[in-house]
Amino acid sequence: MSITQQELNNYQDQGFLVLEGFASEDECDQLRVRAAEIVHEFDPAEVVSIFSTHEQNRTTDDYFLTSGDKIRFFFEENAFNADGTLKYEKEKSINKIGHALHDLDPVFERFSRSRKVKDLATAIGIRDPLLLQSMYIFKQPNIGGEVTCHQDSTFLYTEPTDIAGLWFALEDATIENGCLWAIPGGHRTGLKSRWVRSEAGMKFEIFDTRPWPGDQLVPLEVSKGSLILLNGLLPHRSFENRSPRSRHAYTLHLISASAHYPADNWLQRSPTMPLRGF
Ligand SMILES: O=C(O)CCC(=O)C(=O)O
Repeated sequence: MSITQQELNNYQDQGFLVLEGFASEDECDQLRVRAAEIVHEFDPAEVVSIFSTHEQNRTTDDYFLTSGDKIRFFFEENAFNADGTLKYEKEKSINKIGHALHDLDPVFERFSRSRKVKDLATAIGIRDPLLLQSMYIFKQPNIGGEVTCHQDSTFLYTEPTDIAGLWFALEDATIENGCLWAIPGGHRTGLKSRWVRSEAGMKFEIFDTRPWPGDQLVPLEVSKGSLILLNGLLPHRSFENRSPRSRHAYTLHLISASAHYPADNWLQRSPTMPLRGF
């Protein structure tokens, strides 16, 4: 499946594109089953790290900052009781798995490097694409945390900023269970901030202090198997999931091998595991 000229025009104009039915039911289910197996094998006694977009500089730990070439587990902020024990079983407590599933797990690698994903990268004009990061996002029932409005290039900065985010719905995503929201055309307003490593820890370098025009956000409700393609500069977010239904998604971020990837980005690879293309 490749995209039409009209779809490409829409992507360039709006900064996002919804491709319904990009992944088959079967592909979605294979990824879901594999994620469940990976979580089953994970022992939460090893480490507890929380993913939160609130106070991100303070709440980010070393476990997160060294996860660019690993398969690691991050909990929902609201998964814990006051005494630090989990409110629910681990399968219902993990916010996401990141960030190198596409390189380290054969099932995720097969999907991520499939012909149709490669063709899509070519169709949207990413030259010599590299697969930078992958995440399996659970958006758990009842406790799924919000992701505040952001541009992916804030976290995965390149020069030039031509990165693409591929967000695959592995279940129906609705307003109720915390679908994505985006600001159509918002990718043209420039990069607002960068999240950089510094001697004092992580910090945001702010380029534009204006608040996001939240009233321009539109919900992107999609059915299982849909792909939402996101320009790295497109402002987007998701709200909490307070519904009894999960909202699983798999995401991949692609950059161009010819772009400069700075050493102060949070995500770094060890020299023994360089980024790879398709
Ligand atoms: O899946 C979500 O809820 C938000 C994901 C997102 O925006 C991101 O990871 O950049």
